[in-house]
Amino acid sequence: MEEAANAPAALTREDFRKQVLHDYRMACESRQASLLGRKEVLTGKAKFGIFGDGKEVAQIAMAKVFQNGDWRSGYYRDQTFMFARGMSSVQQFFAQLYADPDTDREPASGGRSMNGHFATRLLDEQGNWLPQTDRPNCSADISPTAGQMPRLLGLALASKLYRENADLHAYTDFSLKGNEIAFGTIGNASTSEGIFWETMNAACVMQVPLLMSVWDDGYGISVPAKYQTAKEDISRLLSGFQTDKFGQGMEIFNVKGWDYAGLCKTYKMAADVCRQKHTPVLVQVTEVTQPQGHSTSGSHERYKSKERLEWEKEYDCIAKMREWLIANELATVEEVNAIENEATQSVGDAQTAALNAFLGTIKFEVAGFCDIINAMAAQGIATAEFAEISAGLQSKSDPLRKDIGNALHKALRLTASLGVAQKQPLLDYYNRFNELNNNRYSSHLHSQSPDSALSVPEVPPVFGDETVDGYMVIRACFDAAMQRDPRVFAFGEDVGKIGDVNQGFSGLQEKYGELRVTDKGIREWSIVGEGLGASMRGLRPIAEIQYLDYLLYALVVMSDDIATLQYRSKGGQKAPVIIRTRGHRLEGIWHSGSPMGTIIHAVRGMHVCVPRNMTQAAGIYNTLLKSDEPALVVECLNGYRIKEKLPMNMDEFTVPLGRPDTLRFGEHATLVTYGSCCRIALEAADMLTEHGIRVEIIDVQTLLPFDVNHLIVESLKETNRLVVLDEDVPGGASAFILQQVLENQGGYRYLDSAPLTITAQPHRPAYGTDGDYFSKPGADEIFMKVYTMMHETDPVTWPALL
Ligand SMILES: Cc1ncc(C[n+]2csc(CCOP(=O)(O)OP(=O)(O)O)c2C)c(N)n1
Ligand SMILES: [Mg+2]
Repeated sequence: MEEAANAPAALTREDFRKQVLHDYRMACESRQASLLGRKEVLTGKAKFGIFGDGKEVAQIAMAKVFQNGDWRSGYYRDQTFMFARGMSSVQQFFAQLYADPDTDREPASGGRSMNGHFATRLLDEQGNWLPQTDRPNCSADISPTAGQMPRLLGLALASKLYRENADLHAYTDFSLKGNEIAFGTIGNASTSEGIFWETMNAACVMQVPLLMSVWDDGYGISVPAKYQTAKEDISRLLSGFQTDKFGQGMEIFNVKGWDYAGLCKTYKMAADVCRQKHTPVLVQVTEVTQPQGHSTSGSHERYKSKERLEWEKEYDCIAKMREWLIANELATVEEVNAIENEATQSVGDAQTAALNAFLGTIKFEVAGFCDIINAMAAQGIATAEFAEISAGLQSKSDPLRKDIGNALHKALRLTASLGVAQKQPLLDYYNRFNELNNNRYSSHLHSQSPDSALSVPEVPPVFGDETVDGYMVIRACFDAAMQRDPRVFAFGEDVGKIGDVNQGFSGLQEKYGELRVTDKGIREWSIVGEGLGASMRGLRPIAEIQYLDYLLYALVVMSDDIATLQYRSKGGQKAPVIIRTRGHRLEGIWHSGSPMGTIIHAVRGMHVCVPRNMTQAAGIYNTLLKSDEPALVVECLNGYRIKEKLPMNMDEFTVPLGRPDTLRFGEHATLVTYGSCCRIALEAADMLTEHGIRVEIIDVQTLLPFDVNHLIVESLKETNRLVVLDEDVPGGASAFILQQVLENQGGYRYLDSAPLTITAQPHRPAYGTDGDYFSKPGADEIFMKVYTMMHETDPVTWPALL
């Protein structure tokens, strides 16, 4: 008999047989879930389906070496692995297919992600961390292919830090001395994405325990490998990374997706080297099939040849495993038939249970709503119409909450002319309905835990007499943070040896070691991914992007992954990573950008902090490090050499997020700004004062969250004029500020003049002092525009300048 699996010597043949048959059952159940899942979509019970058929056997082999404390960062094909490792069940799989919003039934995303987007719950009900080392862990999937890569790198990096930094050995809920592997999965075609290569290179450079599996079915939807991958073979391409006499890289394995015994053996070898030596590993699993095609969106007969379809049938991994079981006399034909039939039955039962639970709750809610309108109808209110609405709703076999919503709104329209008392039950229902569904579909954009950033108490700075360069303030803040908390570490381009290009970490690598203050390659996307993954494992990373202009390379992972994590797991996962950068005005097209509109629109779910100086920045870092939320902090690139007073309570003081700071009082106009523009606004205000115009200047300090207590509108009530100063493009962050102040805070009521935005040009800023002068708003322009606004109000006091 061929050597099968990684059977320990002590295992009897009967034990071994049982294990193998258990694996076969698992494969059959997973296949059945795929077949039935597709049916559910095609009959309209679910919207879209994407399944893991064809990858069952490989994933069972992978699950065998996946230990408690290990991590998965993968993609939508991994249902078998999730079932096999107990991180999901068939019933939960169907609950997600139906978009069941109940996290007890659909714990991965509470119905928010389409099917095949896996996750385990890392947090308790209050949002606090659960232990990670006593269970398998799965970071929440995202849909963009290869988007799982940067997070994977951070998950693997955490093991290295937990192993090599002895100060972290006490954090045993998160790691047992870095013994954990981060398992990644990806489709063959998605290895064409740049981030795949960036991540694999970084994993080899850093030597982290990252075990990458490629499910290679030769296609990416309809596009075959010849259009995806040079030489059509990803492991051959990666062979330059292989560990050899030239240095440390990674180990590479190749195995067929239908070869149960070979897969078990390969994964055992792969996991051993990865776990023990922290060597990255790639396992390319080839000859993988996709029996039902890519997804429910189309059929693969359109693009696969007859021969290929025939081959896929013959090399179907379950068919091959069946042959192998029988050939090796591990099971009779009757036994495998029985397993297959039982699998069909148990999956059918699980699917029915999931559907009934999902529909049962909605039907209960339908009945509750109908009771209300029936009672109103009995009192003679819209009797015929309400009877019709009620009957229509109750006759639906698969009602949705949208149906209740439609009926509720119709009922409200029908009762428009009634007094409040008469329609009170309907109004009460409306409020309950919104509250309930707001929780179901819109909760957890941010942390709702006791450690949310907005709950961090304010501690004002205490200043002595010492005045230092701005960079020294920020450096003192980071020094204090690293001193008090071994989980804090910082990294990025030029952050290590020279302590970042502006010296915020100067000398700190010498003090805290290379593991905690670390140079990285030029790879913004995966640098932020490192922060993301490591923060999910209890660490407190500060990931640095050298300049704001280069943040766009990292915006993908911020927008798709970090910003959506709390939301897409419905409070099941969090990533308190701090992304530090510096920007706004300096010189040139790529060193003075301020694309804050682009950023704040892309990262709802994160905080975006724009401190005007290094003291405010330090207070914001302190707040963030006390909280459990992800944030971007944009420091002012031209502020590091400006003198500031050094706070004496550097370790403690905080700056609350969402609280604007009034920098100057005035009665003629409220000027709202942030960051580097604060100093320019003050300069302009001095000029305006000479002409009797006193402008109130408010620094918002954080764009997200924005003025949570609506302080700006209080100023507007006094001044009745609003000016927004912003060095982003016209209609960029300034449009957001207008929306917040005028609409959200109701500021429109208090305006005596049209609101004014003073922004940069729509092009990138030109180089040099003159480039800046003509590209970005300066004091002259601010003076001119505010003065003109006042002239229009009172041309006698302020005669025309032009
Ligand atoms: C960034 C991105 N581009 C395109 C898509 C649309 N898309 C979804 S799956 C897929 C093919 C992926 O093929 P492969 O990586 O080989 O995985 P397979 O589905 O074959 O297992 C594409 C193009 C996507 N989800 N994300
Ligand atoms: Mg593929």
